[in-house]
Amino acid sequence: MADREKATDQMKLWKEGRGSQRPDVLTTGAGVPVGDKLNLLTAGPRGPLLVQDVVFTDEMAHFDRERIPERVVHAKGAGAFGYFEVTHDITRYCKAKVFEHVGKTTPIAVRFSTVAGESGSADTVRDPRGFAVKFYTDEGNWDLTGNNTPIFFIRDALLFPSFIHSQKRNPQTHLKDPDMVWDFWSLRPESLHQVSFLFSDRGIPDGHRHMNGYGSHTFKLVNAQGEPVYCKFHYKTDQGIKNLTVEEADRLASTDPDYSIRDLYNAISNGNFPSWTFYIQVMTFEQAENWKWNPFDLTKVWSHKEFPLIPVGRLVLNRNPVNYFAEVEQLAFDPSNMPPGIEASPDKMLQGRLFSYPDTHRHRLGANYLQLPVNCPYRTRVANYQRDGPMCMYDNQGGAPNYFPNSFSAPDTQPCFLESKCQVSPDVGRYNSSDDDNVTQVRTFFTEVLNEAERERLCQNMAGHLKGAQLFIQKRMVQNLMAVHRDYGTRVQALLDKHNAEGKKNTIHVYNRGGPSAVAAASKM
Ligand code: HDE
Repeated sequence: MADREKATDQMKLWKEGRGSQRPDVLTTGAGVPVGDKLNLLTAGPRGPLLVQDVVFTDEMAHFDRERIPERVVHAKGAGAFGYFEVTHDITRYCKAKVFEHVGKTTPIAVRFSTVAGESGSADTVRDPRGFAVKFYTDEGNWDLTGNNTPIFFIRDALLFPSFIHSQKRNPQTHLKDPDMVWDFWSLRPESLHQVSFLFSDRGIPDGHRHMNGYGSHTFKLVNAQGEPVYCKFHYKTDQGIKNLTVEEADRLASTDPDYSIRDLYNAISNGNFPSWTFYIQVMTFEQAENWKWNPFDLTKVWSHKEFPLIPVGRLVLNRNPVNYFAEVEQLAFDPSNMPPGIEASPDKMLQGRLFSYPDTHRHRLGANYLQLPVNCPYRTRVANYQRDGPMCMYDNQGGAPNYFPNSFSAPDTQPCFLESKCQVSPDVGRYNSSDDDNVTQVRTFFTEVLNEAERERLCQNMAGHLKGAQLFIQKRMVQNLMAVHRDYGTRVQALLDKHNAEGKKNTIHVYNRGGPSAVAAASKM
């Protein structure tokens, strides 16, 4: 048994780590020693059970409450801890203390995830991957809640619940439903860019270590002089991009559905610490005014030629969670956590997220979720006027005044932490953004980013799943692809014709389906 992997040997290693320590006395939740944990307290050997068996009621009542709601999206995931180190000075763009000087390190927590599956679903499905980073900075927590893609399916946050419903289970059959998936995507052509990315080789990363991360949205950076620029964040894997073939992903989905959790845990346990190089792209306000596209449109990338990557630092993961539930299930990311110097741009998707995350945490974890050790900004001191609520864990800020303003020296506001000013003057309205050039960048992706073999696999993968949708939906989707590039639409249609002629039943279970082997793709984005 010498060659067992670290994840499999966790119990043994834990025992060894405890050395010669004697076993502790078993207690109830209230710390009262327990004499017998194997037998109920009963009137006679055949029962009944006595209600005074508090050893039983203490155990069972807690068990009955063990589950909290899983995340409504990104339910399946893996987490790890480490640090961010500044390697290049960007103080001319940003005053955030996390970037204060070269060599500065800040502790981080990272959670990787799939999106649409439940918490027990397979890791190797075709799906975007979440790549969320929490920086415990000395000016409070900064959460960069990103994905492994620089773009997203929609550009208006109002569509998000419907989009997610279409990717999850059918309300009657409780099955994944290709009609729902492709109906939504084909009705919303702004999804073409991300859908093309998803059905390319990058749609099934080989574990979490071999993929890039992106803040995806446009953010604002502000320097010490109060001068703002727009920015995007990129974190590129130092392990190299690696993707799974469709066949390998399918095989792993049944033989090792927790493949990515295992891979990350073992790598870190073996001292093989994964890292990512952290970059920003910068766009001035003037460039933003004159850019050919809306710089706040999350379905578009900023060309690296026009807005080159500027190196900033690196992210390193060097510690596994000590307890999964406490440190990963309860880990709560929130894009609205931004320290001074990092601000939101007008991006409508980002703005929608600023509300959604803290809202879902209050439901999933409770009103005082920010007091949980993994979420609390432990490198600074929280000083506010929030008090009480369920599960208040610390001293509740003792006898300090709980109202503001007051005359008794409690925390006050500081103008140096004000957000940067920005002008907004347009009419309030519900602006339709569905047709804001949905094709040009997708065409570049199809014709210039992918090579011929990658294009072929993209078409195969897409047709292999789209064939599960009704014919009128297939037709609408192909029309959208035609608008991107004739070749794209024609190839997918030809593959669909073949599938449809074969008269196969519409039994599509996972996105992975279709296409020959995908191979490791070079990093091009
Ligand atoms: Fe999320 N998203 N999202 N999302 N998202 C959640 O928050 C939401 C979006 C992302 O490891 C939820 O705690 C809205 C883009 C990650 O814990 C929820 C919109 C990007 C994670 C939520 C988006 C993401 C989430 C579910 C559109 C990449 C997992 C549970 C306006 C830039 C974080 C939770 C973790 C999780 C809402 C779109 C990334 C419901 C409303 C775009 C990595 O709050």
